[in-house]
Amino acid sequence: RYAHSYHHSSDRLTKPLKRVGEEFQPISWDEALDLIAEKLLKIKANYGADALGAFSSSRSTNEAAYLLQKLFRSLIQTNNVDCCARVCHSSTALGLRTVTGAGAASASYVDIEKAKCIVIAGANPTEAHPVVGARIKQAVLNGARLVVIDPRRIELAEYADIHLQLLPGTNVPLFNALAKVLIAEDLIDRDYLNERVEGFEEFSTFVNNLSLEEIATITTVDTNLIYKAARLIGSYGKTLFVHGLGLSELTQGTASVMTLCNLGMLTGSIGREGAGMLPLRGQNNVQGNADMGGMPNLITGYQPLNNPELRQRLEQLWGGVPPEEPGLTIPEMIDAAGRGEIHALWIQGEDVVQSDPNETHVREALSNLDFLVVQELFFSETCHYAHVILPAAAALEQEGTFTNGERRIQHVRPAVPAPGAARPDWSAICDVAVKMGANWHYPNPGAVMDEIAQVAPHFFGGVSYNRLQGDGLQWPCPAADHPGTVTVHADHFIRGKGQLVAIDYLPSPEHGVAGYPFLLITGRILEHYNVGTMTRRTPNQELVAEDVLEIHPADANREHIADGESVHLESRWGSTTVTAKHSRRIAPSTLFLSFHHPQTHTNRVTGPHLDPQSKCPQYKAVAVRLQPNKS
Ligand SMILES: Nc1nc2c(c(=O)[nH]1)N[C@H]1C(S)=C(S)[C@@H](COP(=O)(O)OP(=O)(O)OC[C@H]3O[C@@H](n4cnc5c(=O)[nH]c(N)nc54)[C@H](O)[C@@H]3O)O[C@H]1N2
Ligand SMILES: Nc1nc2c(c(=O)[nH]1)N[C@H]1C(S)=C(S)[C@@H](COP(=O)(O)OP(=O)(O)OC[C@H]3O[C@@H](n4cnc5c(=O)[nH]c(N)nc54)[C@H](O)[C@@H]3O)O[C@H]1N2
Ligand SMILES: [Mo]
Repeated sequence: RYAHSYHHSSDRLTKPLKRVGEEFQPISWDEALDLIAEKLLKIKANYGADALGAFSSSRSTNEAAYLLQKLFRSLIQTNNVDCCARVCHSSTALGLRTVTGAGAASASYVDIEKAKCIVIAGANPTEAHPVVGARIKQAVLNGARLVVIDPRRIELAEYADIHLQLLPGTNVPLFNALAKVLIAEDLIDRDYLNERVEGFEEFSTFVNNLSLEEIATITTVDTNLIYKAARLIGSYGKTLFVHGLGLSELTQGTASVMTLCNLGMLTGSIGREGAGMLPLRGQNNVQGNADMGGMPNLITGYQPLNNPELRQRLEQLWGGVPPEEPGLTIPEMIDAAGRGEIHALWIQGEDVVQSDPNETHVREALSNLDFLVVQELFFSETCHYAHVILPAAAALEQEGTFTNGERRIQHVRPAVPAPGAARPDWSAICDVAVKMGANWHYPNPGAVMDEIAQVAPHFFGGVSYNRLQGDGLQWPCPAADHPGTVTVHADHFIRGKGQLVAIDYLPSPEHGVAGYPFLLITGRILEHYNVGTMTRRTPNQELVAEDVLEIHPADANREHIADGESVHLESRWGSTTVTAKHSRRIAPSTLFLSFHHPQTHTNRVTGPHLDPQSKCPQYKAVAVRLQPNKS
């Protein structure tokens, strides 16, 4: 159930490895660290700092994420640092920051029990966040009302008052339609809007001019259901908006998040108890990784690179200050590697070959690198392209902190020893920095946190290990006597006023593609975790041994695809072969496939389209065709 047993799997990486021809040979830590320091410096000298880049791991600790971006920013002097939040909730962080001033949840998990009305949009909590999912179920059994907005009939749809089963990629028009009804029927919080929000006049003119009938056609959601949902939400006012990747991972990802925030503001929900925005974040430390500055345009605590006070602080604390221009995002670094502009990458705990979109392109780009360092628990698909592989200690084997989706920084301690010579990511980074000539000295990860508090005092100034015992602390926590923050924007929006935004629907390049009649949704299932390096090494693999393509029985019958039959699935970007499973969880003309096994090659099929604002890939709607696999 908890899938912990990966940690003593016999094929953990236990020694540093070095590529020699096509083979990997064990080397000592000292040799590995020397080699990395030498190569990084040489590539910088030959091609400039921006020929290097780093991906920090959202599976690793805050301290590891902080130090990796510090190494690249202060020693190498490039802002080419990013984390897997890019391919996950980058749209959430950007959308929330733009309209509220803070790129994280405004609410906390305790708000689930306090909420009278809950909207779940593009999240499948009973599978991807089972504890939160169970709490939502209990809240509904205790009388909370529930609206589910998802193209699939997820488990919580069975508990919902209303399920809006929209076409993938059409959140924006649906949320605009709900806003239109809320305003037209005066189901809005006028005092809240007057006091705390700007842009109302322009926004209401915009939605007023929208046609609900047109939106019903675009979204495939009946106008009656739109009215019903808006009236239910409006009758409660304060609402808890829970969202997931069904908003973020689309070309209109940031737009989806901001138009959902419109509903949060119209109903006076953001900054109130039992209400507000509660995005369910991804990996154990994806919130923390972005908080720590694992982003090319922002330093620790979401501080802009050109902030003069910050630069002064960094001068003192770091010695070197990075350039003011933002670096490249993960998809941009992959492209740049493909073009030969990025020569070296350091990839910490991210299996980009399996998890990034457009697998064939990723493989080509990585094979073009002069030098690739991978820090991993296992020999992942990405390791095949490495020049040096560093064996990492896992979450259960090290001290550090993780930050969860309600901004709660939590302290972890080693429960079991790391296997062989595997070491925590943070300490290996320190040693490389020292070999590169830095005078870094951190006796323990707590000392790293003390520095984080100094770099970003507005959010973390009051955070230190001795205060994290027990339940940890929710940021913002600016001072040693500050209790941490349960509800953000309680008195006023961090940005000053909340911003309503008028954004129109833009069909994605995957909508209405001739010859590709299905829209494929990719996502996750309960039994496996992302690339599955960990869960596939536990008894969970006996529960679910492969990824399957869910198809509505009506489509399956028309295409002559039997339950359990092998099918050939093809997009304009690539193809793969998978087992089909008839399922009424999915609507006709849409399909669902998970990406937990490398042999599924789900991401051969996903394409190059990114949200232009957040650069998040569109994993959630891909035009595909399929046929029974005759081979
Ligand atoms: N068991 C398990 N748990 C996990 C993970 C895992 O792999 N396995 N991964 C973790 C990670 S990294 C993350 S980011 C989270 C993700 O957690 P979720 O965001 O809950 O995960 P997904 O299954 O990717 O997508 C959520 C839902 O979005 C819906 N959707 C697709 N397109 C649209 C659309 O256009 N509009 C709307 N409204 N909905 C749409 C899908 O049908 C799906 O039900 O889970 C984390 N937890
Ligand atoms: N088609 C499709 N693709 C997707 C998605 C989708 O919905 N559809 N979702 C995207 C999302 S939301 C995400 S977050 C990504 C996730 O993609 P990844 O980040 O690639 O996947 P993970 O399985 O979370 O873990 C990455 C690696 O970290 C290693 N690891 C675990 N703990 C540690 C540690 O402490 N230190 C180090 N160094 N390594 C460690 C694991 O062995 C694993 O190989 O996938 C994305 N890809
Ligand atoms: Mo994620």
